[in-house]
Amino acid sequence: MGDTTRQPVLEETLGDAPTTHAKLLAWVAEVSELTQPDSVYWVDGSEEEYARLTDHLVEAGTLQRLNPELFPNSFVGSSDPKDVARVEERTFICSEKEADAGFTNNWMDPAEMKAILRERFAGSMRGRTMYVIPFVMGPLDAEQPQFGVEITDSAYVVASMRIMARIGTDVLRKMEAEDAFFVPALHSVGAPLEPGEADVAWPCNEEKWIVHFPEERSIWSYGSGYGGNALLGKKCYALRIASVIARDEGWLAEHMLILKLTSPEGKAYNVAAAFPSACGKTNLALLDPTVEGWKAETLGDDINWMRIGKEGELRGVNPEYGLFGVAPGTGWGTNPNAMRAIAKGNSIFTNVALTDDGGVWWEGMTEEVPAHLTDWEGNDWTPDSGRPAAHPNSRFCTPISQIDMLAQEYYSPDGVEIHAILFGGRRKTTIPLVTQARSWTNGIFMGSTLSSETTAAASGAVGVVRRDPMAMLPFIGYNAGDYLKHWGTIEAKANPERLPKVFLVNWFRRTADGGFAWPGFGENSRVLKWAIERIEGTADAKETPIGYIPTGESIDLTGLDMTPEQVEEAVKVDPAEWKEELKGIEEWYARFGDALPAELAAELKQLQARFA
Ligand code: GTP
Ligand code: SPV
Ligand code: MN
Repeated sequence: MGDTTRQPVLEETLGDAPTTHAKLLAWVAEVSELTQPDSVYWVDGSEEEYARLTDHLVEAGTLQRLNPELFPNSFVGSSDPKDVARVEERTFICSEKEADAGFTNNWMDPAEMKAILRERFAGSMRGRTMYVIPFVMGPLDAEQPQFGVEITDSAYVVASMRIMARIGTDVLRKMEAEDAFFVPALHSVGAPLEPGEADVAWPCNEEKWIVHFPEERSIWSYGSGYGGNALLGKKCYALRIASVIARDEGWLAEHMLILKLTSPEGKAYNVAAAFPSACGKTNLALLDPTVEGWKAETLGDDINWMRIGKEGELRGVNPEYGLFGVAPGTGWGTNPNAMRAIAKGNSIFTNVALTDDGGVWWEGMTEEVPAHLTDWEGNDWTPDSGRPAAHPNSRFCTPISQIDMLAQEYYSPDGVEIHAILFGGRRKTTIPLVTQARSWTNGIFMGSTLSSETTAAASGAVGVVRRDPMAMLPFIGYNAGDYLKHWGTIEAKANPERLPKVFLVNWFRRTADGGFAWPGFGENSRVLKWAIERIEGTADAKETPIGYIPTGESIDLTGLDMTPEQVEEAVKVDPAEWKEELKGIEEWYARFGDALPAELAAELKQLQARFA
């Protein structure tokens, strides 16, 4: 490790006045006055710059270069053990009025919050470089490009942002030409360096603040260098702030993958699916269909911006540029498409284990477990160490362009028509493998009552069932009741013939012996086939109180060692389980108070009546 007391002052790429965008210049000046960095650097997004940044991160001990024969141009780093996931309890929506944040969000008066944050940010970049990253979420040639600028004192964030979003000088030039609005996104790890003080590999602060000002459309993030806390284009902008913009402009910003499926007859369908964090979006987005004759192509794995198209169809765009995927469970057996994308290199891995030959490993990557590893915390590890080698929320960060099965339409600013929407959670009981909603409103009911066991993607207890409306609980940037109302307004704006059909899925149901009721992963293509055949009107279904479920014979089991009776078990609606579930839904809906849309209260009443 070299002298890490100072980050090298990277040369200015754009001279003294790097932009003609007056608002941006003023904001950069204001922030640098407040945070007192050693130097200010405008990120150009070039490959050469990326090489310098990663060299610097290697020298600082934040990253290690992987064996280029195994993973070319790739790096691995470990975070501080106290900075490994999103921190929902430290995430705030600071709307002017508390009611506009609603009961699902933490709230504080914006002026009060600004006072706290100014204190934290004062001098917070001392001894560090302040990086200015112009970025755009979605294609730069969109009709209305959604610009942002992240200011950060973390080179790791800059390198990761280059993978996850379109960044750099091209973006800045377009922003200037249009004198465009941009979301100011301020980030500091909150670890200033005194003169002569040595840096640590992963600077961060015990105290974390992930704060959104929805009216101002601004973001202030302090104290964490990790994932959704720090890569501000992702959850903070593309979901929390964008959901507010979407409410005001009549569209939807959702926590969804987008997958294109082509039937053996050559007909294409695009499916969007909302599953909570670490519940299978990336896996379904990179699906390797096991069902004969079907082709799958990826459009997105985490975020879907949906607007109403010219013909009243719902169109989805993935605003991201990379994958920030859960590593554990991603393997050659379960997700070979992700593995192939990762193997092309150009990736940053965080909190995974290191193999002795300079590669990476995590639980589930290969069937054979290596005899020796260096675990994510840098300790020696063997299979009988009794602890996981990779952190459960360890991640790979990889350019989306490296996915072989990426759909061409990914690059289109108009996106794709969405034909089906899936809501899904991680539930051991009660929720069938798949259920088709009776109507759009019934589909919103399913989404609004979605529930899932918590995962390692957020700090806190794992495995606790909680309601997670549209898989957006931690990401709705305003009042959750208003959010559900907004979903309701889509029906009137859309062409009724073109409204997506809605389904509820659960890949995680267990049988009495504790095993999974459904094999999942590539086999999920069989469920998607059924859903599409329902749209086409050719698949059989059975009506139940909660919606339409497949008959045992209607799921294509060709080549799968499973019987129609086992399918019936996986889709069964058990009245005793639903009696409990209805109680949970009732309690959940009660929390919305007056903000609950009347048509959803009516949906619950009807469901209760059907079970009575
Ligand atoms: P975020 O990036 O946090 O939003 O997560 P995600 O929704 O993209 O989840 P991901 O696809 O990364 O999957 C998370 C975990 O669920 C991994 O450990 C997977 O192996 C597991 N998983 C995904 N799909 C299935 C499935 O169909 N069946 C089972 N049993 N497990 C699955
Ligand atoms: C999630 O938690 O939903 C993620 C990971 O996709 S993070 O970027 O940390 O939000
Ligand atoms: Mn996610």
